[in-house]
Amino acid sequence: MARTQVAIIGAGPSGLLLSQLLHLHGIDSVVIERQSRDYVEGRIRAGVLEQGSVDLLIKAGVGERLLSERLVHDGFALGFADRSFRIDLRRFTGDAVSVYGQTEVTKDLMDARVAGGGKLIFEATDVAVEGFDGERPTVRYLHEGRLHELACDFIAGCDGYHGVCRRSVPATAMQAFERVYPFGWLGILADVPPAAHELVYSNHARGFALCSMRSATRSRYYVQCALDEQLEAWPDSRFWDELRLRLPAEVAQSVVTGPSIEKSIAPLRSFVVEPMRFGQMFLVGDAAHIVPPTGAKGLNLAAADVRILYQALVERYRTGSTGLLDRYSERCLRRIWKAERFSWWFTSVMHKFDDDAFSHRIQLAELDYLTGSESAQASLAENYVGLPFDTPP
Ligand code: RFL
Ligand code: PHB
Repeated sequence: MARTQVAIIGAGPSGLLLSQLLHLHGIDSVVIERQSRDYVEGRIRAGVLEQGSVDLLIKAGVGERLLSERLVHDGFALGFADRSFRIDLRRFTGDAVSVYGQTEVTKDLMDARVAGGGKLIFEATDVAVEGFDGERPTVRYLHEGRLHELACDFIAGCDGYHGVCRRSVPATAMQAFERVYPFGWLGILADVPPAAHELVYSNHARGFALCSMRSATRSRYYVQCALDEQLEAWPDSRFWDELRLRLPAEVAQSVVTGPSIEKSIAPLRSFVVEPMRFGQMFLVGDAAHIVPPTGAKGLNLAAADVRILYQALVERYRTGSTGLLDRYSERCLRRIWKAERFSWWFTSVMHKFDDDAFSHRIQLAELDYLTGSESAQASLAENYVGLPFDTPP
């Protein structure tokens, strides 16, 4: 039977980053992924990185292209009642966020793992995690028509919300907390210059809209849509019209339209599972928690879990101590719940919930209050740039 120290399920940002950091600390891992490399590298997802995530990527040796190509954003705008109000991240926190696509993060990590001789297995099927309650966990999977068995010390469940790791834990051993929102986001990517030089989050009676970007020549836009919306009902022309209707006039005027190069619908959900450790198996990133994308926290939370887990594994292999591993769940969850709270709050304030005129007035009052209160702006800015990490004793 093949053997490794850490078996990592999933080659998304969590799995690749963990594998890379462990490698730099002399710890061996194998990454087992269900999809092909092209599929994983082609997925369009997050666009905003907290400085803590940037620092970790630099530590992982993949900072070079990130630092040269990222767009540093010192603020973002809130659109509502046909006005646009800037939240000055730099002024309130001394910090900023980086716009750099998850697609690029994934590519950089993948290239680094391949260059470092990393063991990555793509298109593995029937992946099963076993024995994580005892000292000898194993992973079984089918690859190129053959059954493989991998023995390991630890399993890292980096396999996302629909993955196999969380589903392999008996329901009685964990508690799940969930909120499903009654709408989704319809997103498009287009090679047109962004409407504004910073992100614009817009609350509108027709529903939420977001102007984001990937570079000075590539824009990413979203509009809130019904959960049962079909992509075929949204030709590009309808999307551009709807987007402009939902933005403050000055932003709408600056929208440059063009053919979409990607279009997709994502449902919105808040989800947390407790604990995040089950014997020798650790859940990481979307496998353990989901946030609605409004706060741009998903990828950043995944990186934060990896940060805590790799340090704990390094301590365990260097000294034999399991002190940090034992505190993994507790340390991750404390910060995760705050990001869940922020993402839920920002989603609640910015989206249209049924046709309730009272709720919309309350949202507008909250946004108006925000524009008049520096402490409310500071609180929003503090959460958006990313809350501090605790330091282990
Ligand atoms: P991933 O990226 O889902 O990767 C999991 C990997 O596991 C594989 N897998 C399996 N492999 C083997 N066996 C199995 N049985 C498997 N089952 C699944 C999958 O194929 C996949 O390769 O999870 P990870 O690594 O934890 O990363 C999480 C992030 O991808 C996610 O949180 C973000 O994309 C969320 N997100 C955003 N996060 C931000 O920080 N900032 C943003 O601006 C932001 N915008 C977004 C987002 C997510 C969105 N969608 C599509 C949900 C915008 C959108 C629209
Ligand atoms: C994105 O660019 O995809 C993006 C940016 C900010 C968000 C969510 C998504 O809050």
